[in-house]
Amino acid sequence: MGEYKNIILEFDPPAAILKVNRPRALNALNPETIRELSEALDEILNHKEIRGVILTGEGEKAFIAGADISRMPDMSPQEAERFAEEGQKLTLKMEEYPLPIIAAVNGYALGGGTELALACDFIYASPKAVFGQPEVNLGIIPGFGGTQRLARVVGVNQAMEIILTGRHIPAEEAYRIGLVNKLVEGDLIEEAKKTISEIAGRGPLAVMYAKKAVRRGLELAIEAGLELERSLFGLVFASEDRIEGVKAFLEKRKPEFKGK
Ligand code: DAK
Repeated sequence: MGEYKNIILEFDPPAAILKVNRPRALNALNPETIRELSEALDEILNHKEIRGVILTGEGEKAFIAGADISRMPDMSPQEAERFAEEGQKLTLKMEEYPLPIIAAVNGYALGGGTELALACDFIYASPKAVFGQPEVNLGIIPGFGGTQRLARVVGVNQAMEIILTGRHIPAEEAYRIGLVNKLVEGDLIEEAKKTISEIAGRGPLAVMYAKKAVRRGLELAIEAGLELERSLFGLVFASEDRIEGVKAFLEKRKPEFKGK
């Protein structure tokens, strides 16, 4: 198992829980944390019993309060671009990841925090969660995909207002505009685990290809998206899981999927 300084990786099959663990800096993202998150995602794939990942923040206050501002004064424009590249690569890896990733937003999710949550497949939040893209307050713009993904999720007008004002978006508003799927009054991680367990009962290949079809399709014109759906449909139709799934339905029993 990997040695991590800035994150905690826990296995509770079928879920893996990935926690950013810098609570004194409100879990702000430095380059090391970004690297460890990426390594942990690779490590999780060696555990075949894991069917989904929950991304959250350690401590009472924050999910991720953005990029580590204390590192910014000394950064050259070239280093800033490199940092943005690493962050963007992580978000792409999350979108391409073969397992679902749920953001469990337990507090402040500002800047890079909102951006990492957006790269997850969907977001659950506690009522004390706070979202926002406050970069314009610092004289910069979002650099981990916020200008691209926020508009795709909540629509261009909502995204424009959030990015141009830099204001804090309380959990209730985030829920209302469709940024958050579910507001969880009780145990946020337990709720996310329940959803992963639900998904773990479905065909593993079907879940993987469905995520891929939705993600890749978003970037395509409708004809190309439908073509992609057709070809993935053909692939999954050739699987043993499809034979088992259909057979189990006809025999009125639960399917036993093998991921093959
Ligand atoms: N970075 C580093 N430290 C942070 C931090 C951050 N983003 N946010 C909070 N902290 C630290 C505070 O400095 C404080 O440290 P100490 O003074 O105790 O040593 C500790 O966490 C507790 O914070 P506060 O005392 O401020 O706590 P409050 O409850 O009063 O306020 C807050 C909580 C979340 C409202 C406030 O801390 C806050 O506004 N934080 C900054 C949030 C923010 O602006 N985040 C967006 C950062 S910009 C890039 C690509 C991407 C990005 C940047 C560059 N490349 C192109 C290079 C992304 C940018 C962002 O994410």
